[in-house]
Amino acid sequence: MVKLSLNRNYISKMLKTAKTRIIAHVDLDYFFAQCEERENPSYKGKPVVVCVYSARGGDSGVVSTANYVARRFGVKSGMPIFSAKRLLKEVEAVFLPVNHELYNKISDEIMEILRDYSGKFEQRSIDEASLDITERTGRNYGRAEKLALDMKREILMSEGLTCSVGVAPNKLLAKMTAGFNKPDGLKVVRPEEVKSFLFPLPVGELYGVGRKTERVMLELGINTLEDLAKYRIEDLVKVFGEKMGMYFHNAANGVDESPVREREGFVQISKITTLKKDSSDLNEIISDLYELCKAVHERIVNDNIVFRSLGIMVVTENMSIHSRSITLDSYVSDLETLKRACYELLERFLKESPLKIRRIGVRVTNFNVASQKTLKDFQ
Ligand code: DCP
Ligand code: CA
Ligand code: CA
Repeated sequence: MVKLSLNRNYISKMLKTAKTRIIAHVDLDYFFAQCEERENPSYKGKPVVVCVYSARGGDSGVVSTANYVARRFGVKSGMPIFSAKRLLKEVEAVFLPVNHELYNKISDEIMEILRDYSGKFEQRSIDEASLDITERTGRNYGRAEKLALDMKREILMSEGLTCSVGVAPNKLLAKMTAGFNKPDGLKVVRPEEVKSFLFPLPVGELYGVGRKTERVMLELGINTLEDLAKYRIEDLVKVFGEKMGMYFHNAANGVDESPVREREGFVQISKITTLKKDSSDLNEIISDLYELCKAVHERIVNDNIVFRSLGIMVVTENMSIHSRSITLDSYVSDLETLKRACYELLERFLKESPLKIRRIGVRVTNFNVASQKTLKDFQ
């Protein structure tokens, strides 16, 4: 296997097979700060800095992320809060503590939307996902570009957030491509464009090349990805070890065979849908809600699990998002309990909210395995 990889024919063969896949990578823009902007539209246009305040109090701590207005002043993730304050002292800026509950909730909802775009879906982090859209697009890059636009539009319409999407023949290239046109970007790199896209980039742009590695590469005279792609692989392996040496060689040549794979261990099962028309009539919404309960229940049965917490998510006509949930006294798995609880949550929500509902979702969390037999199967 290793010997084969050393062979240049292998690279061109891999590039040819790479043509057969189309991967989309979605990365939400300035995620934590954008969530805050959405909750407080008055922040828009101002520099927004989300901070991890340390226990020492005052302004000690670091910047988690900042919106692009703040970035124009030089504010970056990881910098001390007092440095960010210094950079922004002449302007009216918003400094906020992290609100993980909000970001997790929005992330869950967006991942749920994206999941519907492909059966092969992999959440990569709180604000990133890879989707294998080969089948969905019939291997056609034109259709893939349209599908990426649909994803962007749906996330914006339902969640009020912008993201950047990269479409390319593999996971690594799609991720790099997504980062290329931020924010609110969309970039497509077709198989025949891989080299012209990659080769001029500085080595530091390659995923996995940190500051230290970059310094070593520059000392070796490797400045661009083209230099890296053409560097003798045996020498790369000598310097960086077999695993990383091989990775750098393949990556710089645009080769990455890793499949899009659903992460193991699920934290929730959920399903969300858009109503045919905005409504605040329980009788109109209930059939959609029951359909969602049925779909979620099917997964519960399939996975042979029981759950203790359940809830509904609601997107109202003004795009604001609400969730209502309950935790039961014991584990259950039956459809009737799920339906009844969701019905009650929705009924209560409609009484509280004067706004019409645009999207509705059902989710269950807090799982356990259904039977001893299965428990053994899991061990
Ligand atoms: N994050 C953090 N500390 C860091 C980097 C990131 O707390 N050093 C958090 C805040 C980010 C989120 O993770 O909003 C996602 O990280 P990204 O690297 O994707 O950065 P952003 O989404 O903020 O910005 P971009 O528009 O560049 O993707
Ligand atoms: Ca991001
Ligand atoms: Ca990210």
